[in-house]
Amino acid sequence: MKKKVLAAMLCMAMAATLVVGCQGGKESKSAETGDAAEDGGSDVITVGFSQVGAESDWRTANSESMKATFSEDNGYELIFDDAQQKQENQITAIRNFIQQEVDYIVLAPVTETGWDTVLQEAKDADIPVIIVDRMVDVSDDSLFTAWVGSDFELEGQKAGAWLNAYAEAKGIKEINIVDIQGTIGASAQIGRTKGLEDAAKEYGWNLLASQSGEFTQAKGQEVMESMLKQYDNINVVYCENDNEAFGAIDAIEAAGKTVGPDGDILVMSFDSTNAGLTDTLSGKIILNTECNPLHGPRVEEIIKKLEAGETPDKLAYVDEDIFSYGSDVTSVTIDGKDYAVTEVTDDVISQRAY
Ligand code: GYE
Repeated sequence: MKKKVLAAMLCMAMAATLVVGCQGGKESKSAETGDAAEDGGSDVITVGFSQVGAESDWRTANSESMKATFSEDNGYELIFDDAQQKQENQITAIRNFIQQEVDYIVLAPVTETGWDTVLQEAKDADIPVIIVDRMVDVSDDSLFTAWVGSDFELEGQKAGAWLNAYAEAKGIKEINIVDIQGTIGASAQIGRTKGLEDAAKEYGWNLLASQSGEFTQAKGQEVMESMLKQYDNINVVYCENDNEAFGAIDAIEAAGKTVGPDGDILVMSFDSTNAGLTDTLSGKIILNTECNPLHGPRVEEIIKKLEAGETPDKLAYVDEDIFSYGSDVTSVTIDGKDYAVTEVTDDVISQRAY
């Protein structure tokens, strides 16, 4: 885009003295103009993607979806930056993208706040910013062009409504629940935690403790270990992603307790990755609320609209399922809308690539 304009201007400027091919993309060569002429006329779209990190299976699937979509074969140059769960790394990456004059910046923000300055810099450089997965909380919505991701609070509400219905179906009188939260300040944490807190209030559950497990298996295990030492009456653990659930299950079993429908503790989770659903089939995870990571094609659709001069939706929510062990609860209702609950089977798992 901008590079093409620059190349065209250079071609015009040189036309008087030089014969330069301005249409042939990579074939166009000029010792004088280097990069710009090389890129001139080519339709390659440069995308700088600042990814949160590699903290979970969900994240890996998300990175793969982005890489597969924004491939050279599909006409893109993807500059992928892994921020290792640190916002300062994301800010540095965005500044680098601006310097490299990418055509689009795609940001999967680690937390919601703290983006105003750097997104203003991108706006000043006329580079559209697409937010993916978690949300940004900015004072001026024009600092980003579009967002695509999940309704994390709805995910939490689904999980809460399911637990209430399951407890009724099973005659569980008292819920003593702990929350292993995601990265504090991430939309996925904020929404899922809120869904649980509201349900606990509404249904009179004892929410014994809430602590972040950073969306990782290692931290999930560590947090569960310490919660088990502190409380001997936990009968439900609400893990805000699959990897935390894997860690929590290890901690529970290491403490000599059991998980599952007939065990000491029910484990709830989010994401519904292949490994997560496998644990749901066995009942180790009793409920797995889906969160879809395959955003590559969705971001591409936004870019295609922008390339065509169209205006994409500012906010786009992804539809998501609810997966349970067994079929004690077949649907939940939130704000008057019914959501089906799917019992996990081998078939469901075999369809899950990530
Ligand atoms: O649930 C978790 C990942 O933001 C939706 O981040 C994403 C969350 C996902 O680490 O596994």
